[in-house]
Amino acid sequence: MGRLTSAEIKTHARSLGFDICGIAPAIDHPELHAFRDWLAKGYAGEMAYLRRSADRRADVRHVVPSARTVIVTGTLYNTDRPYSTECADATRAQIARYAWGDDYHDVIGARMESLLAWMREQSPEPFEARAYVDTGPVQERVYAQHAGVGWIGKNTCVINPEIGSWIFLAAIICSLPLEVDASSLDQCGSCTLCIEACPTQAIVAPGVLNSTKCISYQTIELRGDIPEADRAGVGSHVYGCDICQEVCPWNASAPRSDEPAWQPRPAWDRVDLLTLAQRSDDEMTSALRGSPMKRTKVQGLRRNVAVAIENAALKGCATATVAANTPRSAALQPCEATKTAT
Ligand code: B12
Ligand code: SF4
Ligand code: SF4
Repeated sequence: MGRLTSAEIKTHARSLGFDICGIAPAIDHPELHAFRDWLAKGYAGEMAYLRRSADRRADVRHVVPSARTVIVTGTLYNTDRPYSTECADATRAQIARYAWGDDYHDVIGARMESLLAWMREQSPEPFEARAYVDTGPVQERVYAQHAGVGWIGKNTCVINPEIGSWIFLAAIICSLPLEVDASSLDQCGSCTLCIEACPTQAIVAPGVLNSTKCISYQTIELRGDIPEADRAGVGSHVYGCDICQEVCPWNASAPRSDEPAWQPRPAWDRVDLLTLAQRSDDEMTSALRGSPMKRTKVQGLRRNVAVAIENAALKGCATATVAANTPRSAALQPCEATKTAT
């Protein structure tokens, strides 16, 4: 049995449902150094886990010392629903596209483990490896760019020239000296649409995001209250934000996935704020089971819904505002002035 090749790994990755697979060398890529500076500027906000794991995140060889390569996969999660920027109704709850279906940590985690198990079976030589999806101490976007999966856009997302940026990333850090791919080339050119479209000016320079200003951070990662000064900027987003990807020309005709795991769960599908606010804790808990949205728990989701309802009220779309702990007192009317058919 000959050595396991990159081509064989990529073919098997496709058969497991990955849309893209590339391989980066485990070397000291220049972009890895931007992380410490980013932390020092306070752009991680309260995401203490990023600070705690900064040493390991600096280089995958701090995680697997024998690492020679990083196998990076990309999985399309786009589904057949309009973009939030196509819906002007302030009473519609905006939930980020990646969160509509099953939890990608579970689905992709299982696929990555299966890819790794297959590699161990196929490889005549033993090797060391660790597979990660999102939560590992790996700067996934940097390795994705150098694995040819896509370039890091000005919105900081990895964009694949064929399928766009609605992709989950995952990585296997590996000691095998596999053949590596060419890095992806930056194709943003002179475009600045994402920087201009961000409602909270969170993209402070091309490729640099101040999380503390980002709606995704404020609605998912931030614990406690959303600061008063940031509430209006959250708009009708109740979980994450997709605006800087929706306006990207590379997502204008992004393909859609027919993978059942990513299809919108009825509980979150084009739901309005009042319907969400009026759900009981039991209904919420059951809808959050196996969903990536369980990260905020029911309490966090209610906090976000309350802020969004306040914002809708300020636009004249709600007849009463809702206190975070008394969502059932809401009386919200669809706002004819801003309603569109989506
Ligand atoms: C922390 C985190 C967040 C934070 C911070 C995001 C950020 N941009 O840094 C918050 C909560 C805001 C967030 C939001 C989102 N996230 Co997030 N997040 C992560 C996580 C766990 C770590 C990212 C990180 O290290 N950030 C720190 C910064 C410094 O790193 P970076 O963005 O990778 O940036 C590097 C490059 O920009 C590079 N660089 C390239 N060119 C240039 C140019 C210059 C001038 C400079 C200085 C740097 C630079 O240097 C940087 C440092 O290495 C990763 C998973 C992982 N383990 O990597 C997922 C991840 C990045 N998130 C993901 C997703 C899907 C999202 C959201 C789309 C979710 C949503 N819809 O709400 C948004 C997107 C917001 C955005 N525009 O980035 C995906 C991205 C997939 C993709 N196609 O890129 C990842 C990879 C998870 C996954 N496994 O799929 N996220
Ligand atoms: S996710 Fe939303 S708030 Fe965050 S940078 Fe993109 S557009 Fe701005
Ligand atoms: S909107 Fe334009 S600048 Fe922003 S990531 Fe897409 S191509 Fe790059």
